[in-house]
Amino acid sequence: TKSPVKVAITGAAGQICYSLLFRIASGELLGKDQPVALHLLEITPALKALEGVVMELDDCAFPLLDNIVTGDDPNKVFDGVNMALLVGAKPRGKGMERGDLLKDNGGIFAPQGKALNDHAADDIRVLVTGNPANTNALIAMHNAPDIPNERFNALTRLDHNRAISQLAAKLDVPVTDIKKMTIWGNHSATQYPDIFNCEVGGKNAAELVNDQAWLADTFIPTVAKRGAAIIEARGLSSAASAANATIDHMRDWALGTPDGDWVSMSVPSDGSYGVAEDIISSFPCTVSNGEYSIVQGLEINDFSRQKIDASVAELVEERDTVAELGLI
Ligand code: NAX
Repeated sequence: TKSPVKVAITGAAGQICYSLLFRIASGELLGKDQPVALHLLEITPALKALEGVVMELDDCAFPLLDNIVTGDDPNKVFDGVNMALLVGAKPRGKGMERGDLLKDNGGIFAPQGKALNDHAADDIRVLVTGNPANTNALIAMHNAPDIPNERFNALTRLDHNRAISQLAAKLDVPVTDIKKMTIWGNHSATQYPDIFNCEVGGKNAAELVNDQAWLADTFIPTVAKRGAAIIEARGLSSAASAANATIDHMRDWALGTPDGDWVSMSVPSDGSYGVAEDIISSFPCTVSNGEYSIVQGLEINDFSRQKIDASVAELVEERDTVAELGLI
């Protein structure tokens, strides 16, 4: 039998994790033959609630769940972990400036990056879901100088999945017909879901849609503001769908993407498509043998160029702010 993969998860008593942990423990991340150990990090006041979640995990008697570690000290909880899903973050309070938000999150992601640097296993891969995800991932990466940069990703897979679902509904086709969707840029309202390089049943999606007004005024804002629409309807932010996307991203990163398709991953920019370096931005990526590559050679039209540049400019601004704060 295989030895367990140790998966660290932060924010473990929160909403997203109430869905995420159970799916990972049931084998949906790494497969039905791969035992997992859960290393769950929370802040001290939430440890009691986390105990309750652990009781429920126990009560599922998951055959693949080897062991559970809990605590509020990342230096202990991250010991020997092979994967880290950084979900817990400081939410934006009412009237809070973006600089304050970045500063508070720096207080979380800088020490967590350092703890991963010092204690995680050599094959560690880190995925940041907690917002502002791209810049939180950049902070963690800069605080982990011994871990290769490309092991730090941020989540734009939920946006990717939302874009597929909206396009499938518009064209009245099954989601499985849609390939090569791309989210570019930041996981924020400036993100750019690109259907010019997307295929539907082998045909170009933008040509099939053939409706620039729908693209600009309906599709892009619906995808970009979907999080707010969920809050409006549910009274709470997306949780099960965010957990689902977190699993999709990490599973594809570990096990590979299917032939003839790609996924959207926020990865450290290497300058591809003119995206500024030293930011973590969303790109079309394929994965094989556990390593992602940014899909090269796609055509970027003027409309796409403008949208990508705007989102990248926002990421550069966030990077400059956290640099001024001394977080990176
Ligand atoms: P919750 O507030 O339900 O849970 C967050 C948990 O994190 C809390 O239990 C809190 O105690 C814990 N936490 C805070 N600081 C911590 C620290 N330093 N170490 C460990 N745990 C810590 O939020 P939830 O709905 O689960 O969302 C979590 C994060 O995901 C938020 O930042 C949210 O904005 C972000 N999201 C990101 C999405 C994405 O696509 N990238 C979509 C969904 C979601 O909005």
